[in-house]
Amino acid sequence: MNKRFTMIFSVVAVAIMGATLFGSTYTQTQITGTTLDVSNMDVDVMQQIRDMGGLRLVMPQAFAETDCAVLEASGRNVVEFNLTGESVELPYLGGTFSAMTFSQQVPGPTLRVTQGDVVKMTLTIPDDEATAHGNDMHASQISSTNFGSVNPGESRTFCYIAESAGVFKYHCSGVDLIGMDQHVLSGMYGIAIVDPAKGYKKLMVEKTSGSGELDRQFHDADALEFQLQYNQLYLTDDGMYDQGAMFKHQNTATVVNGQQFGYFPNMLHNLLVNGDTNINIVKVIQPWNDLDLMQYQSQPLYVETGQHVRFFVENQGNEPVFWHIVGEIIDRVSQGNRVQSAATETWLLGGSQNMIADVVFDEPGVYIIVNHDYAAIYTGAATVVVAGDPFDLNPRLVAAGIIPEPVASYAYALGNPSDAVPPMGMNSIAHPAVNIHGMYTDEVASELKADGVIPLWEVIPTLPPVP
Ligand SMILES: [Cu+2]
Repeated sequence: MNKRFTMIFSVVAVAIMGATLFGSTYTQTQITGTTLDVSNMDVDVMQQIRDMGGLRLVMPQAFAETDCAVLEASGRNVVEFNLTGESVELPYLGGTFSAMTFSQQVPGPTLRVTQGDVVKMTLTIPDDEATAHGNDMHASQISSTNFGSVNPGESRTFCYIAESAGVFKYHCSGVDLIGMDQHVLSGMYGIAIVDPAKGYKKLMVEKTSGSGELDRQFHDADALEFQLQYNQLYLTDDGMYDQGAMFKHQNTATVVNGQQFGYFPNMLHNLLVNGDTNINIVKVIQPWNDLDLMQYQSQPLYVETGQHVRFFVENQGNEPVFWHIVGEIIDRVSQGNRVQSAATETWLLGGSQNMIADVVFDEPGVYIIVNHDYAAIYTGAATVVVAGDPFDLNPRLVAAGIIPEPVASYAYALGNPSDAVPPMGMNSIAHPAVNIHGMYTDEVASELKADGVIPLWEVIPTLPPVP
């Protein structure tokens, strides 16, 4: 087969496969791929896939079976990870939307294990849930088609060894892969953090001394850790999933850990810094700026200057993430426990791609983590990090009796938002305090409160006024 013929054959093969998958009439215009608009086609793609028996029919079956009994008896550490699949209403900046969740929160609970552990995941679907759900854990090397979907009123468990270190997405796999886009983009996603068996590496940050020579600064592997997960919402006006908008990549909102602009200064910060709840620290939109919003109020991330900070980042969405910190250089980027870059300005994450970003904020100040795609920034992908005491609040906080002595970051006075704080690992520095924040149902927020996580919206009104 000569080269030219091979190319023509490939184009035709792709066109035929496309026409078969989407069930469309095969026409000359579709060969070019320029006029194919799935969202405007008069066939129901999902119905056709459903009629074929779901995508599992066309996927290979050569995947390893898992045997929990064998793995549990293997002597390895076994970590149980229990999830529910539940549809709930949750807020976004325009109303509420029909969310699908793991365990009534978006993102779902974060699993944290050590490389080599056995994960025993159980998915339970309540009786009154409207649809079946599945689970595909990218930390495993087992197809979600083996796990299949779990019907309402049922439970299913599978086990695997977390062989590779890194950050890994998990997500609903729909009903045998049907509707997977709807379930994931409506909220059914989360991450597993698999810590390296021998822990994280020391962080080296290159600086220069006054006379210009290199001055390498080393930071211990232990770090203050955050998780940030990026996604989009594609919604109709009444808050339902809009598949046509998804096919066109026209999202309604960009969310970080489930919220648009979830990590911004709120009423308390405005009061502390400006003496007025209505004056914003950052002169941009502050939609979640009200204590009445309870767990949905915006809440910045607090770190100390000179502190080793580690971000676990996952792109759960359908659009690229150009991860950038306004005012900082990313000191190190790792994927799968391998360093990918150091001293970089921006790191690109495609869909279902992750990184571990190590950063040391040298100077007190306000830094903004963005997806450096302007459409993403303006629709929600902006996260405020406050390092040190840039507003010189320590004397006022001490005078008001909110803290007994000056603190290295406002985390000691206000805590960090619970949804941005992953479970502790072997190289984690404990957060001084954690407050209830996130795309949680009220039921989940109540459970966090019972566990001792701070409900800021209740505590703030009881604090003595800041002079
Ligand atoms: Cu689902």
